[in-house]
Amino acid sequence: MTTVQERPTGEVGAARKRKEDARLITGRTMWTENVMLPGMLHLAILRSPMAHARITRVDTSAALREPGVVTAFSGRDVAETQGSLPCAWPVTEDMVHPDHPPLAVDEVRHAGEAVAVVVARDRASAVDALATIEVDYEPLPVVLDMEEALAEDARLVHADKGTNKAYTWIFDSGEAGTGHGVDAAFAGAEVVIKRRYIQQRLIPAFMEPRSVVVDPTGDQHTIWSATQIPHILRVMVALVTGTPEHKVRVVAPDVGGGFGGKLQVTAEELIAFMAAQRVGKPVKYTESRSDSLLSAHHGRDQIQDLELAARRDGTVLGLRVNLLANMGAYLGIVTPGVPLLGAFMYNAIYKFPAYRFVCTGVYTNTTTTDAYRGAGRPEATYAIERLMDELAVELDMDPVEVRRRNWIRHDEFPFDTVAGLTYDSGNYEAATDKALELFGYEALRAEQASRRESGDPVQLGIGVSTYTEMCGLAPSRVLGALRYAAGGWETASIRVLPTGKVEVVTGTSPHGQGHETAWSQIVADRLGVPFEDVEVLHGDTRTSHKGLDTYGSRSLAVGGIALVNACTKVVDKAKPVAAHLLECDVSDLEFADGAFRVRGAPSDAAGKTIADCAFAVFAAHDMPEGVEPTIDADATYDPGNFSFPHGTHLCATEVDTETGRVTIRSYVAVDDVGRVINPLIVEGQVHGGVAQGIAQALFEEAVYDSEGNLLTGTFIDYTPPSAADLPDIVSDRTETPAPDHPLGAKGVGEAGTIASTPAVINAIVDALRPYGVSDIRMPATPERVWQALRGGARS
Ligand code: MCN
Repeated sequence: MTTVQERPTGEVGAARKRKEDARLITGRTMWTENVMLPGMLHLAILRSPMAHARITRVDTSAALREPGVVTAFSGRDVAETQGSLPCAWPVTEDMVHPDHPPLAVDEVRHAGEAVAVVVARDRASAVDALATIEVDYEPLPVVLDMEEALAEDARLVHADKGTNKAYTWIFDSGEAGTGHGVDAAFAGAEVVIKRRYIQQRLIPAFMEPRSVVVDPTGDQHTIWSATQIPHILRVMVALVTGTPEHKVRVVAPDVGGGFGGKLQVTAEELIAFMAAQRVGKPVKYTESRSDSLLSAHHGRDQIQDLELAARRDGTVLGLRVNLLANMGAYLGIVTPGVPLLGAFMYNAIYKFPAYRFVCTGVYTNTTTTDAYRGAGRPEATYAIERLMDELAVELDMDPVEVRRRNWIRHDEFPFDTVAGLTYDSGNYEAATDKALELFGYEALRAEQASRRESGDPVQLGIGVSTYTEMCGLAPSRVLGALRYAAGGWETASIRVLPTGKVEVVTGTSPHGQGHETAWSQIVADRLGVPFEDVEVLHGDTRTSHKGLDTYGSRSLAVGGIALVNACTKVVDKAKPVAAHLLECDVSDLEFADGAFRVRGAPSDAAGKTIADCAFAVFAAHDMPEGVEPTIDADATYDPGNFSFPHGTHLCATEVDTETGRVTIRSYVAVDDVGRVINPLIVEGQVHGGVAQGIAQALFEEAVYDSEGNLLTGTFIDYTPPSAADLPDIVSDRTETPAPDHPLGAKGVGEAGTIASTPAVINAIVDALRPYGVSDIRMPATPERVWQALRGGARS
């Protein structure tokens, strides 16, 4: 194969401003809510006010008499035909998997579950008519607490299943042959640290609420949806509804954020599909913020019981993890698999020789949980980074030093971990050294000591968090071994138009990550065409008919390589054309600085560009035998391994011991995401990710009352931070290229979130150590900090 662009143009690595931003920031774009179709009707959904109840009667007849109403129906009306929402990750053979009808039929199992719908000529009429629907509920006992749900005589979320346990999934390094047996490690330990950490429930509060429009009037049923997964949605709609797949088109127009929360096949999408079929007209549903907080899937919600065995010199000998993972009332598309993504990460950047992980998925009368930025990996990183700090305290050692004694050295890569992964590359020393320097670690420690000594009511705390993560979700083979139903490959197509302009069709589906810019940079570099001449098309199954979409920081690590491969094919196809135009032999040509030239010719010598070749084949005059009238190319890619970015984050907090108020004084993030395509995008991803990690540490929590009502159903109660609540983030990088990635790049989309939560909590606990505080429950609100100081909050 030709080596593409032996002298690249320098587009890759350039801090290009994002070409999509003008339309996204000004809102002058096609969000799903902006889709207007002739004769379009509006859908409103009646949701259960109870967390668990039998539905004994639903009467929609009054709604039908309301002005503007076209139809109204309940789950009972469509019980036989509506199907069940899919779960694509049955993690064990015997996983308990209840039916999940889009509209509840006989029973509701969480507050906010959809019960009935109204379709009307305008949204206000549809919403108003909901009030006329009569539903009789017979309350059933609720179970909200995971430990109570697993008790022998527990109230059941799904009575017919006889249990609230969804599954138990176990990894044991002794049995897997990836390390020693963990019991022997604990038997030989000099120190054992035992802790319970709570990962509170979070809500992926994307900026654009979920929205869907279904048009059943054309040859294909077209679904516009604010989704991260148009391709997966198409397959699932075909499978669930029985509609032939070629009759379903899914369009994800511009999507205003997802963070995993739009990695879902939603009840609302299927309800809108049913409604549109029923009325034979386009139907739109856009949720309110309160509906979104209540019924879009939630994230995290785990109880982590951990034991770490070590020697007194700081060497960790083994780790036991016992996890309870709240599934909510049903399973979403990857709900059971989320904790498994963490299972491979508890050993983090360390050379632990023995490891056992047991996870039990539990049903409760709460909104279904599923992916939320980092999915499983932030939880694992939090646990181990908190434990490493506890070990440091136990051994009276610096927390950075205890990490250093256990981490994989940069000359030890590739490294087979105790959890069964092969880390391809990394340099934890370099990232940590750089972070410590930028942070001014020694000076801050000195200041901390003097504040402690003087009894300053505002104490300084320093938190360190080192992390790696498995991202770039793929490889299909591994996902298959973990019983995930879909693959992990990705596709890209390049169409070189006759005038030399380029259309890229990608199977990734950006919803804020800037793929149009980054993909243009890659193509400009590889094909030697101007950045402005590249148009990136995505998110419409009619133009991009295959792909596996965007999540798990996979788009660059997988989709980016498919794109590079497609570029290589374009150059290969153009080469005989250029040879023909230059009247030389193919073997005499090289491609550099955007043109084919005879090997050894100076870079300003006349050559033939990709545009020249595209026009020549378009005209197709006098082309050699076998040359096609296009130099377009398609490529797919399925990697052999995950992508392993890493980094070190440091946080300094000032904690007012009289009021409990926490202020982040400084925050340093040094991330290693291999080679960077666009440093501005990467910095933005890190900033956004860190903001979400800080949000878990300090601000956000979904709270239910004892009857299963969501108390945090508005942004007054569920409190995502604003820019004013967040610190300036000093972000820098080290660069350890991914050896098997032609661009050397690793994923970045979740890194900031994974790293930051433990850095912040470690810093708060560090500030409060002299007061006997060794843990604080998240979010560390002033009230919680204040209670911890008074000895009341060690759980
Ligand atoms: N990038 C780069 N150089 C690298 C790595 C990445 O220039 N070495 C660029 C990529 O070209 C891409 C962006 O950074 O433009 C993110 O790339 P990647 O890490 O491949 O992540 P994905 O594009 O697959 O995005 C998914 C990831 C996830 S899993 C969540 S959750 C998340 C995130 O992206 N949700 C987001 N970032 C988000 N950003 C926004 N604005 N909105 C969301 O919903």
